[in-house]
Amino acid sequence: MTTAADYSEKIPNNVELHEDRRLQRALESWQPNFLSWWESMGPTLPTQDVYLRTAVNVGREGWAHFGHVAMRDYRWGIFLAERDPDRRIGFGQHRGEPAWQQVPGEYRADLQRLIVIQGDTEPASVEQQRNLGATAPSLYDLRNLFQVNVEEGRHLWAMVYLLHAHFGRDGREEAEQLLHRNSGSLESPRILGAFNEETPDWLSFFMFTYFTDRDGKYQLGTLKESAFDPLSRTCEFMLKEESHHMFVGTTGIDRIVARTAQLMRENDTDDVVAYGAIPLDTIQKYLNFHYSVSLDLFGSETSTNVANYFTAGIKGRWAEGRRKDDHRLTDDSFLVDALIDGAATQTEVAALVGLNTDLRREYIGDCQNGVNRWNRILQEADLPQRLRLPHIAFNRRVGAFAGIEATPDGELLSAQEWERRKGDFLPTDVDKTYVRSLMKPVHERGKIAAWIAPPRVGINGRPFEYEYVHLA
Ligand code: BYC
Repeated sequence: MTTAADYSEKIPNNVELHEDRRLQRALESWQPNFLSWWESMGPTLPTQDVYLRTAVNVGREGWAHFGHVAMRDYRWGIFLAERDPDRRIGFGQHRGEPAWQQVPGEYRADLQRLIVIQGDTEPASVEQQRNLGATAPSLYDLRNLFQVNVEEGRHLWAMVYLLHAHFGRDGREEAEQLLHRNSGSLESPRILGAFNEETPDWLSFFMFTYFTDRDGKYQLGTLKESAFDPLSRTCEFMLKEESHHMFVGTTGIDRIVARTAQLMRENDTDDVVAYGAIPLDTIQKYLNFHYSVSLDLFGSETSTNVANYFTAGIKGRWAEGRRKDDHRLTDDSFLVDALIDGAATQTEVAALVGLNTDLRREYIGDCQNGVNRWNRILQEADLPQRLRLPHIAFNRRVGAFAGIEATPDGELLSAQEWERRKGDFLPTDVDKTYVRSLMKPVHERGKIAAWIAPPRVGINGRPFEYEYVHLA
């Protein structure tokens, strides 16, 4: 096993693909389908080339190469983190046994399902973001969008490799389906709710990369613990790429909040619409939406699926190795969020069935860090307003709170009250139209739209004024 990527191959890889001709041929026949999906469902803005990073090595140091490349020539490939030959299973009933290099028959269906769900989200996000290039606030942001897009394409490759290499004909069929389902399609939508929502503007894009990509971080983190070693290794490397996606979200919202705060201060008003910026209460509504649909991505508060995944060893917990318990959890209990007698409260359940809640809590703690960061920007501008995460029961469509409505403070509302007041909490058509009206392309070098502050630093040591993208 080497860590360097072999770029002389048709499909760049570090898995010695040439040693398995059948697998190589199967993937090479999927490759043109991927490329035609990219051409028809990927970014719509025509470009000559983009300053992109490409993975060249999975090691700690210097894994990426930066350079201008035509996006259709991006070398999507298969990169797994280095193998630890002594790796042992860290949790569940097989704890302590050697990690699996092949899929055990009894867990085949469950593993395939998880890999398909993970794989489905990757091209979905590219589809959701395909039109954003036309309204990028700067060349720097445009480049970041495309970087995120090509890497989501690579993450699809990561899951397709596993399907082809380990799941036979079923796996190959699922790999085809990953290109046939489409975000928002009525006939064949993407599997998970959030991936059928629109990403029509850059505020949504930054919220998506902050909140929804962060679900990706946490789900990949649990799959990285998997006893199925190829899945673990691919997720480990995906997480490296993923951190840039969340950086895009975090700093994107930083910069929007900073610009709004600056205009609020300078003009002594909350109403920054006159200055072409996004009011804080609109930012809060977008935050409410993206956070709540992302909470749904963790599944129900209690789930026998997740208990089975954990016991089998196929999906662990976040930071499993750092947990101070027996890593089997058969005798443990856990408090999950619940709706009891019409009130949002908590109830004790067997720890194993509560693992979706456990992961969602880790995620919520991480989301709060961003909110704190944005609030520091407001504080430094001497503004009293603050952003916040809405209540767990707010706007949920999956799990214990799916059947009720609640305010961002957690006050339960009747369906009628919700209809009357939801425009106070979630973006209204007026809010969306306003945000969209700001989305005018700024494609000149060194320039930036009025609703967002420039970044502090550029990409890979380049200045903000760098020509990150050459348009066609
Ligand atoms: N929408 O038992 P439950 C990323 C289904 S994002 C629609 O509570 P479970 C990325 C569920 O499938 C990370 N349906 O669920 C981010 C089940 O269906 P069945 C993606 C949903 O299995 C940005 C039923 O409801 N990776 O990487 O415990 C850009 C009962 O649910 C939803 C993963 O998600 C929903 N939101 O947990 C690019 C990891 N939620 O069995 C990429 C793999 C649940 O009744 N997936 N359902 O037909 C999993 O681990 C689990 O499938 C889930 C659900 C956590 C999603």
